[in-house]
Amino acid sequence: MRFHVLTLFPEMIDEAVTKSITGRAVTSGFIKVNTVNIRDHSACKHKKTDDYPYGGGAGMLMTAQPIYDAYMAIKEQIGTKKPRTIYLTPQGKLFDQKVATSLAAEDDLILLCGHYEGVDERVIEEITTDQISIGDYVLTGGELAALVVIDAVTRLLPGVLGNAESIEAESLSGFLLEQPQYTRPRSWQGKDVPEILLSGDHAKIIAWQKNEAIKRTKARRPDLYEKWKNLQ
Ligand code: 6GU
Repeated sequence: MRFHVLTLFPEMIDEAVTKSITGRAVTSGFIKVNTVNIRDHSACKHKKTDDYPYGGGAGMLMTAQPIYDAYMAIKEQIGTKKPRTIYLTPQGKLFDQKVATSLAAEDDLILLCGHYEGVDERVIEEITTDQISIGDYVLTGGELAALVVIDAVTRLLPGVLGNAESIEAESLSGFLLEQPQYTRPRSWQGKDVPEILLSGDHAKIIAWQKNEAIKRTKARRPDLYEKWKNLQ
C-alpha cells in the first residue's frame, strides 16, 4: 500500500514512519510512504502557500493552487482516476477501527495535512473523498493525525504483524478492552502476578482473561461495553 502525504512538514512524517512496526513495514515493502512538500508546488516565486482569509478574521489559510498541483502530480503518477483522498481535520468523521479497516483495502491513499487556520474550501471540495478527525481536540496541524491513520492502517495489512503480535486476539475488533497483563518478575514492589496465570491451566486462564477484559471495559468504557453486550 502506498501513502502519499501532502504536507508543509515532510520531515515530521518521514522521521516517524522509519520507527517501530511502520519502519519494518517500509523496509519489508508492505508500505511506501511518499511525502510531498506542498511548498515545492507553489507557483509563486516566494513559494508562498498561504494568504489572508476573505471576510477577515485571525490567521492565514492555505491557498488552493499549491495543494491542487501537488495532488495532480500524485494522481498522474499513480494513474488512478479518483484516488481515495483524505483531509485530516477536526471537522471530519471520527477515526475508528472500522474506518481503518476500510482504508486498508486501498492500494493508494492520499493524506492532506492542513496547517494555519485551515485550507481554502474549494480545493477540499475538489480533491477530497473523505474527511477524518482523530478525536475531539485541536491539533496545530494534520501531520500527527496522518501518522495515526498510517499506523492504524499499516498494522492491518496482511503480513505486517507477526503471529506474536496478531490482530485476531485483540480486543477492539470485538469491542472489548484488553485485560491486564504481566511479565517477570513474579513479585514487584510487593505486588504479585495473579496466581491463576501461574497455574498452567490454559482453559482457566483464558476464562479469567476474558472476564477481566469484560470488567475493565464495563468500568472504563461503558459505551464499548454496551456494543459488546449487544453482540453476545
Ligand atoms: Cl485530523 N487535524 C487537526 N488539525 N486537528 C485535529 C484532528 C485533525 N483531529 C483532531 N484534532
